[in-house]
Amino acid sequence: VPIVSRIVSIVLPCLNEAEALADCIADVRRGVEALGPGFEAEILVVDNGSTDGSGEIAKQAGAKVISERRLGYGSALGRGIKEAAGEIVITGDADGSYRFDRLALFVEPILAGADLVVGSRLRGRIEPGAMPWLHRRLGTPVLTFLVNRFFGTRISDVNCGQRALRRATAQALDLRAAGMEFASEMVVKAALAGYRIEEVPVDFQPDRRSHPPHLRTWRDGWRHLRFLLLLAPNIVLVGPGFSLLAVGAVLGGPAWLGHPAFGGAAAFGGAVLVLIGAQMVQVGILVKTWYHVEGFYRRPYLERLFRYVGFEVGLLAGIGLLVIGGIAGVPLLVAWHEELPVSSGRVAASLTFLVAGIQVIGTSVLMSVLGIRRRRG
Ligand SMILES: Nc1nc2c(ncn2[C@@H]2O[C@H](COP(=O)(O)OP(=O)(O)O)[C@@H](O)[C@H]2O)c(=O)[nH]1
Ligand SMILES: [Mg+2]
Repeated sequence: VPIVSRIVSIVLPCLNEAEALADCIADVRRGVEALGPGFEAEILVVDNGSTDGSGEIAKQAGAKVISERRLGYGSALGRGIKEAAGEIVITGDADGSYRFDRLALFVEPILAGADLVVGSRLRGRIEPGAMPWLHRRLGTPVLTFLVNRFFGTRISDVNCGQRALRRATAQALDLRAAGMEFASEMVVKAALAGYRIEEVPVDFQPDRRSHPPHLRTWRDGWRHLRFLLLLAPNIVLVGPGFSLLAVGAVLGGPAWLGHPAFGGAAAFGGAVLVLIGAQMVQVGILVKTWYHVEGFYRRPYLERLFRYVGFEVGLLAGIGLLVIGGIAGVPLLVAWHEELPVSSGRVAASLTFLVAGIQVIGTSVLMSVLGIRRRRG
């Protein structure tokens, strides 16, 4: 859908940026003027109860000030994007670390059809002292690598706060993260939904304030990482789970069937691997189901899976496993007072099938509970 309006909304999340805000807004104004006469701009400062007069400063500088009650960078940015009047939204820190004098770099790709334009400090110029070594050499590259790996993007700085996006795209993405991981959520969801993502190099300069950044390296780094891992159940859970399951079955299977070359270690080692693997696969499927139900992202193959593999199939499979495990365990029950009346392979097999059966039934129950909402929605 081509963009018709020429209103650009610049959204500045702001928490106690009195020292830098006025300059920052002036910088934005210059940038908007440089865009040319065809454009109109709206400057939105989203405050979270700053106590240093940032709100007043923003008003005096002619910006529209929004007060968001829910704390956090993501809450503030999300609110600003929601309230934006422009079809094109540009975001950036209000601390003077980004330059706004070349907004065309961001606006032009959007007008040419991109949905999201992410700035890249790592491909741009980083002034001395602008970015801590740890962020520049470790945090940002690692998080960016994972996003590219997991979600098929090709960007170089997933944490960059200077971006442009279509308001309609942002609304469709239904972004929810409250903290700094909002930056990752935007890129990941845009990638999952197949939106067009582009990148432009930006300059990054030391912020113009005396207080330390709101971003806390380890807390926020971990929140980003956790967020990415949670959003990639195939890579984190289902894939490794299937691998463990396969190795366990190859190792334990012959021992469970009484093959003389495989002893108790293989029997129980295999059992452990199979059970851990099966658990991981099932948790992964549950996570995917939940994302599907919540509309986080949708996959047609999940829809088919739900249609053909219903609760009854899971229940029957679970009961089947329980029956096999039960039968294998009968000699143990019969001779319960003896130390170990059957081979250790037999014990391991019984245990594996019984526990796996219960797991599968439990997963089926949870899937169908999630399915109640799915069908209603
Ligand atoms: N409204 C609001 N703005 C925030 C919050 N946390 C950070 N910001 C703003 O978001 C921008 C980025 O934060 P900053 O401290 O510069 O983090 P860094 O650049 O990632 O180290 C700045 O403009 C902050 O004022 C918050 O909780 N609420
Ligand atoms: Mg900053």
